[in-house]
Amino acid sequence: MKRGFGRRLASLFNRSLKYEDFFEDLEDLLIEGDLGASVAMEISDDLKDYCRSRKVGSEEELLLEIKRMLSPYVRASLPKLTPGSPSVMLVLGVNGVGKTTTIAKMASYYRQLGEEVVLAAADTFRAAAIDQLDVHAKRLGCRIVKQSPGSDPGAVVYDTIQSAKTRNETVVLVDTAGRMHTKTNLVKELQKIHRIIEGLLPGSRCINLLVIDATTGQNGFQQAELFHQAVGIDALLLTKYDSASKGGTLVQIGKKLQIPAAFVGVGERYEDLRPFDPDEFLDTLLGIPS
Ligand SMILES: Nc1nc2c(ncn2[C@@H]2O[C@H](COP(=O)(O)OP(=O)(O)O)[C@@H](O)[C@H]2O)c(=O)[nH]1
Ligand SMILES: [Mg+2]
Repeated sequence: MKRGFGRRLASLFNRSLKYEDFFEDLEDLLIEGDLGASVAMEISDDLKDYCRSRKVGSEEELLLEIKRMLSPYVRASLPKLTPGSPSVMLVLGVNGVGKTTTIAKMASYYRQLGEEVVLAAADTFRAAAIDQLDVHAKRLGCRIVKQSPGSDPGAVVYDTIQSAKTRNETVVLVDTAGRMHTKTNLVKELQKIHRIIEGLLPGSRCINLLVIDATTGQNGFQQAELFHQAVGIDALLLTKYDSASKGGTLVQIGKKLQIPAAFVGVGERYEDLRPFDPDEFLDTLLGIPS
């Protein structure tokens, strides 16, 4: 998304454009903001109807009306922990979106809430990936379960959950390999991991979290569609929200796939993680002053 999308949206209201031109420009701006063509068209049409049916006083009123129209698509949902047994969260996403970093931040977040966290280095594809998680685990003073590079991710998950049960650990965060985004690999690998979890924790369901990089725009939607069809995504983790991009993709994902968001990454430090706040998110996206 271009810098200052919200500000540009606001400035659109200040220009005295012809009626039709205004809505065309609005639609273009929404597409630039990564909301996707169908959301952009819907908002533009609905806003046109809104303006026809009443006398619109101000730019603020229009922005708030857009916010009201978008809000059904933007929902927050934090993972629900299962009392008395480890809650397993699989962190999924293509390479470089921020999975490993977000796991470290989540470990820090849950420990501050008093949870006992263990990390599973199930991205066994590259030695560097295991080392990266290991560095975080040491810094955080958090237990990690790892095996040698190239080993079976399922075996790592098995070991982690088995040991977490005996140690009464409450949150299991599983790092996964980005290469799994070819659909057949992904489905096979994750079904296996799901079976392992189900075998060790009968009746529990692991929480599938998908990391979306705010800066990837339309690609983010395609990734969400692929992962959601493959395994069913429970919630999104939006990373790199500290960039110029304000994550409009989330609106599109929410509308078409009904996936809520759990956390937002706002930097590279452990404390740079926030529970997703839909109200704040929309205000920032649309440039509504708080
Ligand atoms: N600015 C910023 N950088 C991030 C954020 N999350 C991750 N990164 C960076 O993105 C890069 C890739 O992250 P990594 O966790 O290795 O991605 P993975 O391949 O999905 O595991 C690293 O340089 C991270 O520091 C974030 O919220 N903000
Ligand atoms: Mg990684």
